[in-house]
Amino acid sequence: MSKKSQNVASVELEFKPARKFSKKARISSLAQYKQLHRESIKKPATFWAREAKELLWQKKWSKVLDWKAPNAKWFVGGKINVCENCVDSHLINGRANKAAIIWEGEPGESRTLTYRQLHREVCQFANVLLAKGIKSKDRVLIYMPMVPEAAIAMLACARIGAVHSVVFGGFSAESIADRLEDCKAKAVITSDGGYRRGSVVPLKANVDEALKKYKGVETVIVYQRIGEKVTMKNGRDVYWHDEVAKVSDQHIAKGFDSEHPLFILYTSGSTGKPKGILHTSGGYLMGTYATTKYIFDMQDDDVYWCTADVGWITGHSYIVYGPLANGATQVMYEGAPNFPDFGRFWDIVEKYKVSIFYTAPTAIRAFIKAGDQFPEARDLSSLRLLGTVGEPINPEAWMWYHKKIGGGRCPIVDTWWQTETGAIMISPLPGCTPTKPGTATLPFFGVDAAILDETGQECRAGEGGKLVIRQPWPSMLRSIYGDKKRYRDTYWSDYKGVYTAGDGARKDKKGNFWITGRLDDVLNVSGHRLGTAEVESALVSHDSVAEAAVVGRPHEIKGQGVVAFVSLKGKFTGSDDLNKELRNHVGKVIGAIAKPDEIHFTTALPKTRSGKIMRRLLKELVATGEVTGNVTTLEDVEVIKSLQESLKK
Ligand code: 7RM
Repeated sequence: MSKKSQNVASVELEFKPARKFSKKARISSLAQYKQLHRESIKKPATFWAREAKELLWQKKWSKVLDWKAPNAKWFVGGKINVCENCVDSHLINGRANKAAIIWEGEPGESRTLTYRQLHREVCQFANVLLAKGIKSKDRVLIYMPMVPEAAIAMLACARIGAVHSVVFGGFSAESIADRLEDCKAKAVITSDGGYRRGSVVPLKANVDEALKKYKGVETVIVYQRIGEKVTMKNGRDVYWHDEVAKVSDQHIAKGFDSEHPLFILYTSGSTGKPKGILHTSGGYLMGTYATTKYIFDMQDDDVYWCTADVGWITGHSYIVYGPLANGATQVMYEGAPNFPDFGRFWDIVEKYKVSIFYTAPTAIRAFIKAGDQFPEARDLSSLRLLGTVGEPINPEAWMWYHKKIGGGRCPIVDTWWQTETGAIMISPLPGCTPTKPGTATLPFFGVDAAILDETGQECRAGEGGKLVIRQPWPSMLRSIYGDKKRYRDTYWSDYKGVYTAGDGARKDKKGNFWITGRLDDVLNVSGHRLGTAEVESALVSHDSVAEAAVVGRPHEIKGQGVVAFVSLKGKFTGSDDLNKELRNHVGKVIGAIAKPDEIHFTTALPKTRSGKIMRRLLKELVATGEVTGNVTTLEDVEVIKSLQESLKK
């Protein structure tokens, strides 16, 4: 990921979509993109009214947008059922017997659900939720492995107007408890376990642990994936298969207000407490539908595969809502990319003839490291389009993906977006946008992206600044759940009426956006967002820790690694055992992805005279081993020397 290669790549390499691809694509020339983009910015109501006609509305909206910054209402007065759009709509448009989900379990079993079968399962499960007393706007926490039932559970919530909050299966019991507490969930949908790299993740056991802390849950529905014995609490816990057997498989979807809450998804910010990002119905569906249609150029004969987990926004938008609203056929895979070895993804591509493949740069880097023999031994000729998401992609990884996976023939869409944006914001359109390794290229329709300096002026070409969006867009977050003030302060207070993404970026002369990474204290570890403050607060919750400071450092595969500096309470001394114990402790408090790669014990942390930890110095120190910047505000300059020593060890 060297700077040098990035520069070389940016001047020399430009890839234009092949004529064969463009001819069939929805948007096939840059002129067409520019004209539509201009319209979408100048006359958003005209643009989105036309797009929204492709969705199924139970009652048409009366006004496209009502905007009083920072509050947006999209498709005002409209009534819609998001689940009906994703499932029922395909029963009357000829897709009833089309495969919706082709699932592969990690141990190797396979299962296909047509849209008709998906409909049946979703209706049945919606009836289970209703029978359990779940009502419109009740919060339901979902903690599931990657099985079709995870999507079914989400869709069933949407169908009855309940608000789901999916928690990634890699998060800990304490993380579940915090989220339950924050959204006051009434029910939990989980599983006895899931397979990951050959072992069983004890999902139900984690839920049990969380429910010792949070007492508000009335119902726990357990899907049997493994067949392991789990503890079932009488009167609270029931099995999925027992409950569906008791109810009808018929359910009529009723329309909800376009602004009805659809889901809450927690994501890391710059404080210790994750934010519950709130998305609503009509606008979110519009955004995920339109981006899937144009950016993945989804066609009826495509086999699409997004390798994300449903626990992340990518899984919500590009496994569940976007593809299903488009009536796509998709592959869903339960397990790890390297199980039993690094050929697994390519086996799946070959087996199901995947044509559109969407993954993360961190996975690509891991594949590069594993060796070319894995993709080379498989037939990947079904692929026609590749995508990436989650972090900036380094040009080396981009080129490898292009050559070794795409066979040099597939456009790559590098898609920039966030949990908050709900849908892709900056990305090539595969049939028309020239791509270069390292840039997410141009804003999507309706996205008024810009790069501003501190004074609010637009930066010149090549100049770095803050990435912002100057107009509301349909799939934008509506709030941080239960905290309008934090919503306003975090996203809308840098510049008046303008959304600040928290990323740094620059634009080249052609208008391509080059995203450089987060400007706040948020790390991106293997494409997953992690707040330094979250890890710090997990560390100091351990008995031995007096103080902790956490920074990121460039990591070959993960993008960023987590480095922690820890000072201990008087009676404790640093040791390999304590190091291990602290790593496990963070795993227990947050989840395995947050475990620091390195923990350095230190007698003191670098602080300003007013007592603020100077993370800037620590960042520089871990990256270069030196501190060059201004240290005059440092309270004790000697601290730097001792930190340098500890880093050498
Ligand atoms: C979809 C997702 C959001 C943060 C975002 C960026 C980084 C995501 C790209 C990217 C450069 C990309 N949601 N990011 N995609 N940076 N190029 N194509 O990842 O909420 O979990 O993370 O991820 O920093 O702010 S997220």
